[in-house]
Amino acid sequence: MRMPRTIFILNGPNLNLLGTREPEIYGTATLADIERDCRTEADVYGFDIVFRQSNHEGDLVDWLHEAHREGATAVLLNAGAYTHTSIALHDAIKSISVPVIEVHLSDPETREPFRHLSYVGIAAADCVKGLGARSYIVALQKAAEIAA
Ligand code: DHK
Repeated sequence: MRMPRTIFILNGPNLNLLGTREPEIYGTATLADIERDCRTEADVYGFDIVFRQSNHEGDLVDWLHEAHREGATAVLLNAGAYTHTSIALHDAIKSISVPVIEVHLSDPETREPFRHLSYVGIAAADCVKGLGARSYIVALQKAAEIAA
């Protein structure tokens, strides 16, 4: 079944703690704040949003497959630390035809060297990073360009 202009917004480990987690790096917006702002922005484009978070790598893999199965327009993926470790996520992105936009609140490339490699980014169609919670909104705008 093809879903009408649906965007999956998938969030990985520790992002459930946004708001109190290292606010000097990630800001003070909670994940619920980000979800609310994404839904408001999505209304502008007539997108339905599926917004999820998990601390478990396999959930993110399953949800990428689901986005593909359901004919989603795009996926916004902040895989958290799995960004830098997960060949499974890399392979999942390459296995599906839905464009995946990598999203980060911070700019990992300006942080510790172990954050400089992104297995997600190697496979993703695009990336928005370093804008805090606004990274999600800019990524949604890019998804709208893809969908146009
Ligand atoms: C979020 C995380 O949890 C980190 O592991 C990444 C990313 C950066 C972010 O900035 O949104 O390195």
